[in-house]
Formats: sequence, structure tokens, C-alpha cells
Amino acid sequence: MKKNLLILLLFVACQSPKTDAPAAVEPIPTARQLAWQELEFYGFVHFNMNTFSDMEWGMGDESPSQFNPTALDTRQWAKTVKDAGMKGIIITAKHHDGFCLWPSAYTDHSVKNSPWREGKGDLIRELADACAEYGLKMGIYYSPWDRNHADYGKPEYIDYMRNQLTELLTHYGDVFEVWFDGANGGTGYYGGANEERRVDKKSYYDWENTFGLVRELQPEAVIFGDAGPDVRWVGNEEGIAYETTWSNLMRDSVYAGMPEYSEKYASGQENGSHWVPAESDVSIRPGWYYHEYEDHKVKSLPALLDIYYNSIGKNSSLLINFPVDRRGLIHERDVEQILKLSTKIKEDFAIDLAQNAEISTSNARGKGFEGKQVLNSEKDTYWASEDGVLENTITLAFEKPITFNRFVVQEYIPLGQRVKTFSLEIETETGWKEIAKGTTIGFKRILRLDDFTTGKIRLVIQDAKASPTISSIGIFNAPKLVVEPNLLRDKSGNINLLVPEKGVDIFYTLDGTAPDKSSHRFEKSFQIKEPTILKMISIDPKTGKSSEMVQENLDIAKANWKVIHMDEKAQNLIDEDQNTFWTSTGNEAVIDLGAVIQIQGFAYLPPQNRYMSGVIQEYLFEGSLDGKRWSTLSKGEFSNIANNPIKQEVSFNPVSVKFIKLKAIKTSDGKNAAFAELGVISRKNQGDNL
Ligand code: FUL
Repeated sequence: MKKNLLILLLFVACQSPKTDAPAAVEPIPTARQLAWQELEFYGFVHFNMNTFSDMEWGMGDESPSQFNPTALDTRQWAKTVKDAGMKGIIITAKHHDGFCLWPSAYTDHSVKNSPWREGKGDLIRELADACAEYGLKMGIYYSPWDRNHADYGKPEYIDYMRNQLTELLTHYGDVFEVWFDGANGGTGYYGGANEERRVDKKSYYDWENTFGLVRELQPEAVIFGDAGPDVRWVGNEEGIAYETTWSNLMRDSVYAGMPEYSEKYASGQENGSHWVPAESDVSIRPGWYYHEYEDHKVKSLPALLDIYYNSIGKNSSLLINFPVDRRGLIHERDVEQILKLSTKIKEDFAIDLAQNAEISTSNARGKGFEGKQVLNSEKDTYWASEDGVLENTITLAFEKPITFNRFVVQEYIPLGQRVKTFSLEIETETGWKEIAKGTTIGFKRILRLDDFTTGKIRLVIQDAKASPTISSIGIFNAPKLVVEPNLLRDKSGNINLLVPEKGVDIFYTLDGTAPDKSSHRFEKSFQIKEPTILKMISIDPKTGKSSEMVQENLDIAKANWKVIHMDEKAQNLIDEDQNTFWTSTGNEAVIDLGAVIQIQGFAYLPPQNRYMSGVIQEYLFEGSLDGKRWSTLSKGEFSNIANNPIKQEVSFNPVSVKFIKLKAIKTSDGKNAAFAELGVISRKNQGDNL
């Protein structure tokens, strides 16, 4: 009976037309990886002991009593993530400091010994419930490195880790991703030993069996690690993939925490042995954990949009982190920014113009693969060429010319990633014209282009590992990104106004009136040397959409200023560049203003780098006519500057000076005073116009 069935199957197989599906090009994704590819965009939450100790990497000696969110609401996280169009949340169940967000039976270092919910809370449970309510998936971040545990570095710790993973992967329902951090080994508390412990990153965790446990407990979950096994790190924490991003990886040559990983492996390899696609992780603020001093540094819409196009648009998924604050909420500013991003993405991809196109191809395998499949929304249909025909074109012809600026293309990845080089062409009066070039496509490639108007567009595949398979093509005309202009001013007073998108106009006024499209249009840089109020706005000339208005209170240009210090770097404090700073060994900055001027205040910008030091908290500000005899003009404190390190402005009665001196009486960390910028307030009537 069985034999007959086999013969029948063989017969059917031999009779199948030549237009059968192409053979797969190894490596190919597993079913769990294919399901994960569809998610594309999901959220990270870093919330744990570091939130309360104000650190990024706690030592492990923190007391559970410190963990005490006042208004924790995982439903607010889930709602934000859902509204932002993300598909799930990965939570830092245990970070390097070892504190556990669930009442693990294997340690006392957890929520069960914290005041939160009187020690009865289980944050993983609350998040699992919130995710279920909002239709989101939940993922678990688990740090292999544990700076709290006495056994870290010994074989016993591996049992502890597996016991904990078993709790996490059996008590809370389905988990879509298990995230193993590559950072591990170093100094720590280690149960009171307070020492440095290094482990052999390749062998210590016995990954084969640890991964085996994850597979057994959550067969559908993908495992993330620098080297996979299922999903790999993109190699940076900026959320940016590469022009050439292969999902193939030489997985066996890589291990978690490998120093040369980013440079050598992070973009994948054309001939990689395993399917291990990239995941781009990035925080919406500079830090992964919440720090009040970063409240003014939430990423802007243009920055988030760049991340989106450079990750999801380059064959990677995107994992954006929210540093949940001490209340236990995603901060209002973070919510606002992520929603701006999702609104803009919806606008960018609102109408797929390709749906109105006639498709033709230079070659096709035959029935079922003709080309029209690239326009349907079915995941399992695709265009394919005959075997061995690597150079191919897919042409989209429109009845009437269209204007577009986004091109989206997807390979049919169940059969492996194939395309190596491609270009995009449009038909013009003088023939075909290339408007973009690319290398890899993979699961999704998005080209962000200038506006082009044409009746025909063609994707030209120049080279591929095997006959290409394309499952989807989309063409969109994204509206211009209309955001507030940015102002750059150099020391001599040269002004440049910038917006991220070409074709958006900037209008400004210098007389205090509100700008509109009849105001000066910014065309080239200009100079402002005297105190001036500049108001500006950006407008998309095609739609009339305008940004919010921005006001800049410019003071006297620093062209003739000199810093009275021998140190060359001291120039940084008057270079008008917020990103440079100077640390003064004498705890003071002295400036010669080049002329006697009347001032009525000063402005201090503390360093703006991620781990700033020497932020002045208590100050003395002095003025002088000859640089020898000084008078005190102001003395006081910059309240809350350590938490909110923005520009500090101090006013006093007008006085004429040629020299100014800002002296630190106390800095935030007791280190030498540091200055990003020092300026004066000499503008008149500033009160009226502010
Ligand atoms: C890194 C960690 O060391 C950071 O603290 C953060 O968790 C980031 C996502 O991964 O390796």
C-alpha cells in the first residue's frame, strides 16, 4: 500500500509543469523566524533597579527596597506601543545588576522584597496581562551576566540561570523573543565578594543546552543574541542597519560579546551559513534607562524617521526602547514622539500607487509567477524568473504619470535571500534614467527618494545569488516632513537655517513679528551680530502645511571674544557648538569680550554629552573692565541642573564690562567645572519679546 502511494507521488511530481517554484537557496528561515519577520516593529522597555539607582549598569549591591514605582501601569505601556503600531514589548526581566521583576523562587533579589505592591507584585505577570489585553506579544530580556549573584562565574550559576528561564518561560504564556545580552563579565558585587569576574563567553553558558531549554519551553520563540541563533544584533545601538544587509550569517564563527562582531559580522554575509536576520535596537533617549537629566533629549521626529528608514527599510526589524520612568510610566514626551513617528509612517505609506500599475517583466517562470503577484497582499505568492536568469526587470506602467518618492520591495524570503545588486529607473522623454541603486533587498527594502514624476518605473535586478523571487512592490508619495527649522550660528554670527527635507521652505522675521510665507525666505546664510529676535517657520509650498513657530533670542556674536586660558580646548566654550565642551582645571572660565559692552545677564550651557561631568550647580559670576579688578554681578545656584542640563540664563541690572568670569563653587559630581558654552545677555527689551 505504502509502495503504491510512493509511486503515485513520484508520478505526480514528474508530471508537474516546468513552472514549479524555484529551488530554495540556502540558508532559509525557519517557521518561527518567518513569523517573527512579519512583526518588523516592536518595543523594548528598560525598567528595573537602574531606574531607581539612576544608573545604566548597576553593580548588583542595590537594595530591593529601592525599587518602588509610584504609579506603575503596564497597560499604559501596552497602549502606547499599540498606538505606535508596534507588535510587542520586550521587558528587561533581569538586567546586569541581577534584580528580578518577578518573584523568582531562586533569589531574594527581586520584587518580592521591595515595597512595590508590598512585595506581592509580579511585573512580568502584569505585563503579560496588559499585552494580552492589547493584542501584543511579549518578549523577555534576560541578562546572562549577573553582578548580584554569588555564584556568577561558577558552574552553579548556570543552573540558577536555567531555573529562572524556566520560571519566565512557563509562568506567563507565550513569549515571542528571548533576548540574551552580549555584555557580560566584569566587576560586580557577586554576593559581597566585590571583585572582577571574567567568564569564557564561548563556553561558560553552555549555550547549546541553554538554547535547547528555550526551544523546549517556548518552541515558537526566537532567540536573540549577538550571534543569534535566530535573530542577530545589528552591531550598534543607533538603530541603523546597512546598505548591504544579508540575513545570512556565518553563525558558527560568531559568539556573543565577540569584540570584532560589529565590524566583521553585523551586516551579515552573502554566503553566511545560517539565516540569522538583523534586529536594530535603539533607545528613544540617549540612555536605555530613565534619567531625568535626559528629559530634554528625547529623539526628534526627523531622527526617529531616519532610524525607521535605516532599519526596517534595510532588511532589519526595529526595536525601540522606552526608558520607563520612576512612576512606572512611559514619559509623556516619549509618548508624544513615538506617536509622531507612527502618524508620519502612516502618512508616508497611505496610498500604494503601484496598485494602479500594469506589470510586465523581462522574464518569468510561467503560470503563477508572471509578475502580477508583486501587487497582491498574499504573502505566499511572488514573481520568479526562470532558473539561471539573474538579470531581470520588473516594469510598472501607469495610465497617467505619477509622482512618487518611496519605493518598497520585498524578496520572497522563504526561498532564501538572493538579490545582490539592483537599481531603480524611470522613463523620461529621453529614455530610461537611473534614479537609485541598491545592493541587498531581503525581507524589505525601502528607498527614500526625491520626488519623481513618470509614467513608467522599473526595478532592474543586476545580480542575484540565484534567479530572483520578489513578493511585493509598493510605490508611495510621502508628504514632506514639515518640522520646525533648526538654527546654526557660528562664532562670527553667520546664521544657517536647516530643515531635514528638500523642497520645504523656511521663512523668518527679525522684527519680532510672526513669520508667514510673505516673510524673508531663507536662501543662503546671513550674518547677525547684534542682539536680535529671530522667529522662523517651515512651510511645504505644495500643500501649504506649516510647522510650529520657533523663536531664537540671539545675542551679540562672539566674533571678537577671546578665552583667557592657555588650553586650546578652552575655545570650545565660545564656539557656539553645543556638542563640544571644555573642562577647566581652575574651575572657572574667563572671557575677554573684545570691547566694553553693556550686559544684563549671562547664559551657561552645561556639557551635553551622554555622561556629563562637572556640571556647575553653584556659581559666582563676575565682571571687569580691565581683567584685574572684578565685581560680583551674580551668585547663586542653578537649581535642578543635574537633572535638567539645559541652558541656564541669569539676569541682573545692566552693567558695562569688558571681561566676564564664571566660577564654579560647586559642581554636580565634585569634578572640575565643565562648560559647553558661555554667553552674555546684552539684548534690550528682552522681557518684552520673550
Ligand atoms: C546592552 C546593555 O549593556 C545595555 O544596558 C542595554 O540593555 C542594551 C540593550 O544592551 O548590551
